[in-house]
Amino acid sequence: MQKGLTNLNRYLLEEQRKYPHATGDFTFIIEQIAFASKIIAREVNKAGIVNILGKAQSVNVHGEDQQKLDVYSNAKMIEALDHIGKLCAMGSEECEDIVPIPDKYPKGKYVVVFDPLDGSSNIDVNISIGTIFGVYRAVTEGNQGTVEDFLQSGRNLVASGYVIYGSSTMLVYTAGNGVSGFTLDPGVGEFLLSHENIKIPEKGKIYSFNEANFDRWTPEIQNYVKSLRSNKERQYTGRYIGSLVADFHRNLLKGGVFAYPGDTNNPNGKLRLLYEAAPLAYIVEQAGGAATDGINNILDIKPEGIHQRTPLVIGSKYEVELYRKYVTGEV
Ligand code: FBP
Repeated sequence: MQKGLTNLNRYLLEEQRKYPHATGDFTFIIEQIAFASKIIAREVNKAGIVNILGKAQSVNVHGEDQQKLDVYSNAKMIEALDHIGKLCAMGSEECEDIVPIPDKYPKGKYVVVFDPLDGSSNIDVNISIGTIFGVYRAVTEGNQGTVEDFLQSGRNLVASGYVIYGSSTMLVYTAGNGVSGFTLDPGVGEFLLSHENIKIPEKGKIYSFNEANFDRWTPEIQNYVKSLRSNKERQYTGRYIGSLVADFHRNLLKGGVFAYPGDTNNPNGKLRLLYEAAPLAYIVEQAGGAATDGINNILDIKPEGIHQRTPLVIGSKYEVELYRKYVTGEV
């Protein structure tokens, strides 16, 4: 496709034409997520000058202080998706329970999960943040939109993606046919195809760990990090922004490994399986990389609860596989 002149809608339409039975529902869902992200991008870009920075005087289901932009982004995602008649429910990292479709709107066969604004603790310091999303087909009879429709492993993802609000705003997604990236042209207000068929390098030179947690990691994980640090053949460098979407995006394009392991304080780590780990794992696998919790492939983990946390190690296949070997004692 002609880069720079192919907008997201055209790309989605041409992808849809590859499926003779496609109804267009899926295409519409991605278009609405893109629409919500444009509105979020506008607020993020001017966050410093309008009274949207700082705390929202409210806490989310995880007991974490909510940022004003969190609440705003969550509302924009819900508003963009609740009335389109393609979903039977939504799941948000910011909402305790699943988000039902109001009775006044028709329901559909899909559910969408999202982290409306990941890395929000970085908003006030102008560091790149992002929105992460995943699309599943409902599994309950008659698309009831119950918790059961969300307790699916990442293997069932129909599509997933993220939007990074950085020096430019980019939407990166997969629907099982590789990974493509679209950069928002603010002048036109359109996401234009800028990165077609993204492939992550098999081996990287970047590791992204919050090493302040080092002493709370198992000896196996500590030895893995030491092995990267002391590797003479491949000079690794440490890069950790502390904003998952930003760290993941850099490593996706340049190669490398991001990890948020479990530790003595948080045995299951910090990141959420449904809203963060599984959607990014689907993208990295489609780009030729890998994602693990140290034992299992992230995409094979079936959640027991909608806010389940998981250790996450994701990125270039070589470094992720090496992590798994250290944790399982194979090296
Ligand atoms: P949320 O902002 O969605 O809670 O995301 C969690 C997060 O900020 C990730 O973006 C990031 O990778 C991680 O937490 C950073 O955690 P820490 O500050 O403990 O290193």
